[in-house]
Amino acid sequence: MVAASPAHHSSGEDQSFISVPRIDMSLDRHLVANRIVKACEDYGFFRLVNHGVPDHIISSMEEEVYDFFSKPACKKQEAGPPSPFGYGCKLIGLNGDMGELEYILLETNPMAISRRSLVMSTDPIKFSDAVTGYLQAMKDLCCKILDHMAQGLQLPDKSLSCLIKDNDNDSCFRVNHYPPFDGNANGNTNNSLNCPLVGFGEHCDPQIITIQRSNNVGGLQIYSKGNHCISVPPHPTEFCVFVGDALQVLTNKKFLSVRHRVLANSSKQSRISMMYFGAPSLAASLSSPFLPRRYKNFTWGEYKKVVYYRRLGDRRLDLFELS
Ligand code: GA4
Repeated sequence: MVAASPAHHSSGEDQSFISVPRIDMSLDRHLVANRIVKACEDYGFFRLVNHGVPDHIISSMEEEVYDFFSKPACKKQEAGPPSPFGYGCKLIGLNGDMGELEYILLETNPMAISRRSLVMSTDPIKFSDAVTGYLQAMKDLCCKILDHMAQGLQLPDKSLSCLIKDNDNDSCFRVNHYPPFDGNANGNTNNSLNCPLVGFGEHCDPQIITIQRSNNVGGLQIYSKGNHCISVPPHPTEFCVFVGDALQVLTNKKFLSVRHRVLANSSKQSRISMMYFGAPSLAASLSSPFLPRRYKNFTWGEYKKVVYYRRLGDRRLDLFELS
């Protein structure tokens, strides 16, 4: 279906040998803060180890996810369409973007989760407990990462994490399932890594940061500042952290949001990834304390409206730049 060449990076060869920063969160606080800032400046991306999220929180969440995706298609459709939350298959967003995946998009509010769990699982309490537990762990980790960033950027303590702690925060959660590649997608037997099949097309995440984990199956690629395509090796216990557009604005371009995509034909196993998108409240201003300002004044709600009316791969922030 989406036998695609990279949208904006047709010349960007795969530099798989470049290793992306890997940060050990158990080290000295000052060191971690500086390493996070350096990684965000250089790549807008890093991998996190010793993050302190308990294994049982992750495994309970994964169990629910496997249960859900192994249901028959007609049962899964009952939890859709994802407008804006629920189950989706192949169609991404509202403007015709497609990918070789199925997914669920969920709100992070515990009340909303317990309501939605009624259509997601035959054991709704177990489902909502697993999701709520995982999302609380992600919110805590997100705030911890943002506190390190604030320290490394010499911003006031908690000045970034308070955006996520806000009761009206607009954070959301996504689980993607990329079915195993059988080498014969859509009858195209020529499909190989030379002709990548795009699972989720190239884009930047709009929010502040994204915290992602995947089962031990590859496919994620990020693009470096120099337009090099880097394959990120999968790892069962690490988290990947992505700088999103809102953080690019809040840091006045000290950090750039990272373009990334997922290939669907990189493995014969199915890939599951879970993404927590940390976002402020709709009313929060994204203005940066760093001067001179590179962006107009706007709120997360104003940005989000633009995001959802445009295509996945669009460079949406250009519209908000000051000339
Ligand atoms: C990318 C990041 C998140 O997955 C997401 C996506 C959203 C969607 O799937 O509905 C968008 C995409 C994402 C950015 C551009 C718009 C909106 C699909 C799309 C074409 C949930 C998000 O917040 O933005």
